[in-house]
This record gives sequence, structure tokens and C-alpha cells, in this order.
Amino acid sequence: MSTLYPPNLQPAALDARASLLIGGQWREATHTLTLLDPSSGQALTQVARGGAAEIDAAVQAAQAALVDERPEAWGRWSAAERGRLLQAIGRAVAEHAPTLAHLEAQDVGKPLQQGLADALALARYLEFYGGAADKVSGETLPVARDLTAFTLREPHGVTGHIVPWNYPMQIIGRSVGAALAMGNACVLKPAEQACLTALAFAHLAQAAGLPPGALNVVTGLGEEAGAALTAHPGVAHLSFTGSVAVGRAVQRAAAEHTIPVTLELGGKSPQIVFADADLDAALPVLLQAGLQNAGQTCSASSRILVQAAVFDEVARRMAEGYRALRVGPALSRPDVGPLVSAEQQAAVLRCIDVAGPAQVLAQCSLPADLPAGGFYVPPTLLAGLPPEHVLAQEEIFGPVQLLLPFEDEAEAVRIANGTPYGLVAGVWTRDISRAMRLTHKLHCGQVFINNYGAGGGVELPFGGVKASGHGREKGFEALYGFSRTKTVALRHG
Ligand code: TXE
Repeated sequence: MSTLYPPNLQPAALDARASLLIGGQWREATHTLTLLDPSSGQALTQVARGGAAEIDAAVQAAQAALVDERPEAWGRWSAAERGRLLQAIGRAVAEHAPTLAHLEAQDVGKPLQQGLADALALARYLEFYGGAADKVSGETLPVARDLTAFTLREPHGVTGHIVPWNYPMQIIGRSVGAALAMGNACVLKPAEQACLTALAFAHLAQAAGLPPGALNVVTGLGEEAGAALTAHPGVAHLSFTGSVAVGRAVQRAAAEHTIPVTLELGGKSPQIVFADADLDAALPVLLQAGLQNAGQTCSASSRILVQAAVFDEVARRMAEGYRALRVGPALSRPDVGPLVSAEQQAAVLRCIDVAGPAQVLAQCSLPADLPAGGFYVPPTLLAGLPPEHVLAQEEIFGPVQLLLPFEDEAEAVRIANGTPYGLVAGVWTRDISRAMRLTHKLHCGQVFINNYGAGGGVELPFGGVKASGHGREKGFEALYGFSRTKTVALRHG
């Protein structure tokens, strides 16, 4: 394994003695957090447990990077220079993708092949936002003959990024990548369960030439470092991905300083399968979209709505798929790895209990040789619960999907829209008119027709409605979100 890690990316080198990046310096903290390997439950390494003092230092370092008048300071870089740097960081990320995938596998239990895809997605975000950095411009506005009016797009200033543990690399790519492209200086607070790829990313960014203060990283607990970041008056924009409860707290904290927030809060996303659908094309996607990353995905398709005429066939084929899954430690490239923590494991097992054995249509058995302390949950397909049931309403965030039958289009829309969330919906049909009717009726941020996720498409704006949050990340929309408009009007006679 050691040959995979360049010296500065060894897990041991990313430990407590140097895991706070503030103003270009790697610093220690008085207290530490222990990271566990979810595949075995064993301690992996330690990182700094930063708190309010470290957040304050990080925000000040970010502010300093923006006001520094020296030509090399981050605030003086042109858009093209920022773009070139992001692309160079992207190339370094791509080069180290296998290392990053290993770190992610050990840190959060993500199957190696999925971590590799995340690392390459991070590289692609940096390529995309690097290329886009100098293509966002203002406009000229026709007001009067003796006035020339135009708009400028300016960075917010210091942006705070609170990232969860399920897709650390992708979320860093879409939020930190876009924020840096627009010239903001970032303070990143990774999740306490998932710090290593964030730290590795920061090392790679520094090595590629990111100047001091442009990106600051404070590892620590949500209620300490995270809350301090949301409360800091020097932060001009907050980007949060995580639970609804914390998202609401982040928005309340932002309201104290009247700053904008982007909230991405998960969902209960349906895939709707009509009787005329190409089932051979749909079936692998129905499963994959619910089980990728052991179902710990904001856009996980946890509800599968199936038209009555094909319900039995879809149920049978999905059940076969579940029974054929291979659960295992992340480094063994399983279909489904462990969950991130003992807490998540317990919560998901509780949900399966709540459903009761009668509703379990299929369950993949766990291999006998799994490491004893790992946080494994048997992938479970549920059926027979009404759409109002709590398990059909609330995010489970594990390898559990629920089949729900419907008769017609109206009922499908009613069930699909009938939860507090609205992130993603998938529609499987050969009838394009029906697909478009549904597209307009579904309450969500993105609709995928005869696919789910468009292969991750970094170009596509992504975000939710209702309890799934607001604001859009990914695509050009993120660049607008991480900048603001200043209007200028010049009277020239
Ligand atoms: O999330 P938290 P948790 C959902 C999913 C999961 C549930 C709980 O349903 O089962 O949330 O997961 C930081 N101020 N999602 O407990 O607590 C925390 O340190 C500021 C969906 O892990 O919301 C971490 O960095 N920050 C989701 C981040 O918030 C705080 C991804 C997310 O943690 C904070 C993850 C505070 N008071 C969970 N408290 C998605 N949308 O993909 C915590 N944090």
C-alpha cells in the first residue's frame, strides 16, 4: 500500500499534528478527533479538533488573502490565473485519484471503485470551473443616452463550506471549486467522520500553487467548528450540505448576519416506472441509484414507484438483484460497503426493524467473514408500506429501497410529490409527452428521463426544493451563486 501514497498523503502524515490549514500553514490543535475505518470499526488516525479559535484564525487568514495588496496575494489574481490554477489542481487530483480513492475507502468505507469515480469527478469539477472562471461576465444595460450602465460580478468575500461525509470530494469540487473560480477565499469544515480526502485535496492544491489564505481547512465537530463558522461575522456566504435539522440551524445563523446560504439537504427521491418503460434499461439503474455508496447519497432513489401492470415483474427482478449483491470491506471493491459510522448503522437497522419482516421483499445476506467491528447493514428491499408511512416519507440514508405501486399518472405524481422533500425524480417511459407532462408537475430540482443522474454531469445545476434546500450548485449556476452583482451607472453627458 505504501507505494500508493506520496509521502505527504500518507494517512499518518495527515494526522493531528498538522491538520489545520490556516493562512498557508499547517497547524496543530490542542484536542484531536479519532477517525475510524468503517470497514473494521478500528481507529485509523487522528486529526485536529478545531473550534471557535481556529475558525476565527481561518476566517481572518481568508480575509487577509483578499485585502492583501501584494501582486501574489489571492485577491489580486485575475480570473484567467485562477482558472489556470484550478485546472492544474484538477490535473494533480486526477494523477493521485487512486490514492484519494484509498483514503476515502479507509476513512468513510466507500468502495474503492466509487471513491475513484469521486476523485475523478473532483478533477472534472476543477477542470470545468477552471475553464469557466474567466467566462462569467456582467452586462451592459440600456437606461438613457447619457448614461452607461453595466454590471460587475464580484466574489462574496470569505465563503464557508460545511461538507458532509458521504461525498467529500465531489462536494468540495462543486462548492470550493466554484467559489475559488469566482475569487472568494474559502474556509472548509469537513465532516468529523471524513477528513482525509479534504486534507489531501488541500495538500495537492498547495503544491499546485494555491496561495496562502485562499483555502483554509479546519477539521472539527459540527457543533464546535461548524457552528463557529456559521456564527462568524467575517463570513459572507455559507454553503452547507447535510441534514435538514442542521441546515435550518445554518440558515438561522446566516440570518443573524443577513448573508446568503446554499442548502443541499437530501431527499426521498422517486424513480417512476411506467408499464411502457424499457425495463432492461431501467432495472440496473433502479438498483444502482439506491445502493451506490450504500444508499448514503442525497439524491439516492429510495422510492421506486411502479405502475401496477409491471409491479410484479419489477419487484421480482429487483429482488433478484438484491440477492446477488456482494457486501464487503471498502478495499475489496464490493457492490455495497459498510455505512460510515456505528450511529448511521444503528439508525438504518432501526428503520428495517420498523418496517417489520412482513414488508421485506428481499434482503441480501451478509457474508460470514466480514470484519466483526465493521458498520455493515444488509441491503433490504421493502414493499407493502403505504406512501404515508414514515419510511416512505423520511430519508433512511442506507441500502434500503421501498417499492410503491401506482395505477395512473395522476397517482404517480401525487405519491412522488407527497413527501417533505424535493431533490431528484426519475421517470421511465417511452411516451415522451407523458415524460414532459410529469416534468412540469414534479416538485423537485431535477428530473431525469430514462436515466438517473446523467452520469454525474458537473455541467448540470443541482439542488432542491422544499426540505431538500435551496440554491444551486454545479454548472454555471454555482458561479452565479458564489458571486454577486454590482450595478454601475456612469453619467457622461
Ligand atoms: O448530518 P449533519 P449527520 C442526512 C442523512 C443522515 C443525517 C444525519 O439523512 O442520516 O443527515 O447525518 C456539520 N453547525 N444527511 O449527522 O449533522 C457536520 O460536522 C454547523 C444528508 O452526519 O447535518 C458535517 O460537516 N455545522 C446529507 C455536516 O454538518 C454542523 C449528507 C453534516 O452533518 C452542525 C449527510 C452545526 N450545529 C447527512 N452540526 C446530504 N444532503 O447528502 C453538524 N454540522
